[in-house]
Amino acid sequence: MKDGASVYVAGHRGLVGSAICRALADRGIRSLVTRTSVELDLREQAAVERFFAEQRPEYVFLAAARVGGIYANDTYPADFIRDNLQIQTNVIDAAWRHGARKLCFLGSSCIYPRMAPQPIPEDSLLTGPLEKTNEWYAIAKIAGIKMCQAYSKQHGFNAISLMPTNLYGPGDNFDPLGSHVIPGLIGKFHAAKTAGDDAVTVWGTGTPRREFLYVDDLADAACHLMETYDSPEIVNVGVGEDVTIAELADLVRHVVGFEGRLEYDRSKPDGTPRKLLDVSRLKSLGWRPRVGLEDGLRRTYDWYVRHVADAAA
Ligand code: GFB
Repeated sequence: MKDGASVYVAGHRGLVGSAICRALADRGIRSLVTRTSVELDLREQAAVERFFAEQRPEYVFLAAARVGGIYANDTYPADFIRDNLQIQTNVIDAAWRHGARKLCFLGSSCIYPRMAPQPIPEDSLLTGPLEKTNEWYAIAKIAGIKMCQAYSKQHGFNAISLMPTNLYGPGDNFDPLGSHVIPGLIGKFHAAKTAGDDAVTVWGTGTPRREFLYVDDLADAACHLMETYDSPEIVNVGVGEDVTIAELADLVRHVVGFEGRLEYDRSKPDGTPRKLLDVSRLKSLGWRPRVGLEDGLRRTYDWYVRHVADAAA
């Protein structure tokens, strides 16, 4: 990707899309094409067709999706499977049809079987039953991978598929119910500190393990692989280590500066017990993460205070 090449970032306002825009700007790529979901509803095939016929972007980062944490996935399965299938089907087909040079599809670590070997290698895909709380999102993302691979096989379309682990960072969704665990806990600890509460509720038992990748690291990996990787085989993108939710909660409490107690609400689901990615393929492709968990949490909390908490005050 050189400056001047037209690069379309689908979902540019979201956690991943906004980080990809920052990473592209850092690489001196200013010819970005973006549309808000009001300007272009990617679920509408005719609208997507018109957009691609008009813009004919050379590179496409498909970071637009309906995403959410365990509660949102478990509560709105129809929305998750419908919107994600529509968005990705429309964008992948139109990108190929209108001559895009390359497309980068963003999947998720939840595509793997609930009890996959840990760390999870890419060839675990479709070898066992999925995690029940997010199987609909997972099936949609698996369909996206298969669509990229089918267009590669039938049409020679250069579409790569990245499987990021749990992501967090600036621009995340901090809604208490719809969010993932890190923004969910940051919001709860900040509110409790501000209100002088003596306890914060953490969902589940605290025993599941999760791997967390700072979103600007993901964006850097996506740009690196867009420039260097040309295979339809999926690539895990992670840090190669994980923590328990209890350890994470303690770290977030420390970063936010909350001094009260943690309480666990076992009525909320734990989800999959572990989903640590095997990142040896990613390492062999010459990429390493740079931002550690505590540093990433501090950057995210700083962003939250400046852009969310103060704005709400
Ligand atoms: O991040 P999270 O919502 O999604 O939950 P998953 C991770 C773990 O944190 C679960 C616990 O065990 C939650 O019960 N948890 C504790 C909390 N407190 C909280 C809280 O306040 N908010 C939230 N959200 N969780 C998602 C999939 O699974 O992973 C998505 O549902 C996607 O489809 C994403 O794949 C990457 O990691 O369990």
